[in-house]
Amino acid sequence: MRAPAGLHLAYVSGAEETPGWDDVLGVATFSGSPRLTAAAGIPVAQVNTPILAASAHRYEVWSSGRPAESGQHGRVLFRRTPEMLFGCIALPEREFAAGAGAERTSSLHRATEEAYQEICATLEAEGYPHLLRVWNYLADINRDSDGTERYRQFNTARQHALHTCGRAVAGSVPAASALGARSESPLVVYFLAGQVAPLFVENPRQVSAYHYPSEYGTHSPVFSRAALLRQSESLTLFISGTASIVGHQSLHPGDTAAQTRETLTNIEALVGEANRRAGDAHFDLATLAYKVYVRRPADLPVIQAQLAPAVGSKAQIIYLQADICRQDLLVEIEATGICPLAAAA
Ligand code: 3EB
Repeated sequence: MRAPAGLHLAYVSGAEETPGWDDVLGVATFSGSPRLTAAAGIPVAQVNTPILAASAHRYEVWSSGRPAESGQHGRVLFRRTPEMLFGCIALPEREFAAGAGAERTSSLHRATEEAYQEICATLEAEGYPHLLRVWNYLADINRDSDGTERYRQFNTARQHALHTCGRAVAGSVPAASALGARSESPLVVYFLAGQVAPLFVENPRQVSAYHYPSEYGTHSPVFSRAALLRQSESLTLFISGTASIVGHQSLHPGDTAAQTRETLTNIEALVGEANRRAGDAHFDLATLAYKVYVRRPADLPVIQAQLAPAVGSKAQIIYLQADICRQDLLVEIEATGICPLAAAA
């Protein structure tokens, strides 16, 4: 059965009836997801972050309510409707190991540049100019190599590639998440892009990530705190990976419960901003879908205990083990809300 027109997200268990795949745009699986027997041609981002036992949900499924069409551009696998394109790319870093001659960049840097260049080329070729939401997963995100933390190498390369492609590196930049995957995993990037520009939303409690001071790296992370997409049938709010950061500083080191509460306060602030900016939106914490990244699996009960009263029992939640891009952060939460609009008369 096909969903009504407009973008949809479901975190599904796999035990449900197999959906009709014709309107599915793309899927993300995680380590521990049962093998997916999706219809041929559906892009599947294979994210190497373990699903934590508490998760009833195993897959992330994006669908459109309209028949979608598959394609490939370079190494980007995509599927699209006239309004929206889902794409994914996975690049093993070993392919970017230094060849003959001294290279001044790391293999992660080169893989990141390649991924973003291929993404930009796909959007240009297929005619979906607006990058809305990007998910980035890289192995060993907190490890130093070539004299710098790998997350910082990633930030430098992402910014460089977007700039080279003629895209913004501050302001009109997509919502995003960037998390650690297991060692030896390829760089995996998946994304949604559209024909129409979204509204980019910043958090009044936080410095914009693209304006972080240089103590967090020579090149700031290029992402907006949230993006709000208006389609004829619905509004979609993409909330970026959000953590216990106020201003630009990490708060509550070592205190997972307090970090979770601070993160939820940040998400609430973004929901408030989105509702204020959109006018006709009424997003609230109880109707968002959440992806919760947990650094230490043993912290899961503490995080759940903070989340449950704030989001209620109906919210879709998936819990994954992942390293977070600052050593002192123990939890990060991304969220997506879809708010139907009254049908135009
Ligand atoms: C933060 O607020 C936490 O580099 O794309 C969150 C979301 C974070 C996206 C990214 C990083 C990214 O800075 C980390």
